[in-house]
Amino acid sequence: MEQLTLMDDGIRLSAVLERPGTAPSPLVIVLHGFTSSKDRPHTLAACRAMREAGFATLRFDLYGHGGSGGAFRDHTLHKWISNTLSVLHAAEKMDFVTEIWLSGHSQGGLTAALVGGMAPDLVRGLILRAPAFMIPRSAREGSLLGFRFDPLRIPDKVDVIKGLTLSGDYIRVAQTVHAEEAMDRFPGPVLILQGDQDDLVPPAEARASATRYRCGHLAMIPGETHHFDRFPAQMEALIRDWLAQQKNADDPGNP
Ligand code: FER
Repeated sequence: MEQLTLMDDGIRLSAVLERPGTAPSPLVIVLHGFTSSKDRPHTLAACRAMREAGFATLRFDLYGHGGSGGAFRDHTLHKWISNTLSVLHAAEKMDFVTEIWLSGHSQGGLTAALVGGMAPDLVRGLILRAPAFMIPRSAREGSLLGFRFDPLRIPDKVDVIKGLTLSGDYIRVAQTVHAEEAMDRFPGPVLILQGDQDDLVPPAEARASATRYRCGHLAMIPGETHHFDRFPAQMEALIRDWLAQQKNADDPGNP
């Protein structure tokens, strides 16, 4: 396990690199969700499953979260995209890396999908856990996390939950993000994991995106909720088995 400090345009990004062994391998860059961090148990579990399939993991804290720079209230999807592109370029320079995948949970899943659409030449595939594809639409409709606002008269700040303030710029950015276009631009394999009892990200989002991606695969986990903490072993097995399959499909020794 290697602690790294990466930089994105003057912002420090706290990251952890873990490898399945010493041989060259593919690498997954792992993004956490809104108000979360790279060190939450369900993210550690997802990373472990990836390494069991032979992939190195590079998890990091995004702008305004965990041990990285920036204030929570100043974070936007643009800043998260910029962070992720910088981590992607850092990963490209790591000499053991054979190919790069992106993974993310919820708002981090949306961000991973957006960067996939920007860099389909650099990103081999995606593993999205409860990707929050509805955030842009919700921002356009004037409703985030149950907080309602006039989408045409964006306030300077919104207190979405007690003690949690988002900037008007968060909303401005989110309103102009187009998740469907990012899906259409990504030709590689995409695994979408979703709990059918998630009350933050509607399971219908996962179904629609899995259909829309050219090479989408949906793994719906019955009874599971937003943070994948009821049946973590199922989530881990789904990630491990699907990634191992992807790896074998790439092996020139296989028909
Ligand atoms: C929202 C729904 C979900 C929202 C954010 C999320 C800011 C993100 C959840 C997560 O990343 O876990 O309306 O608005």
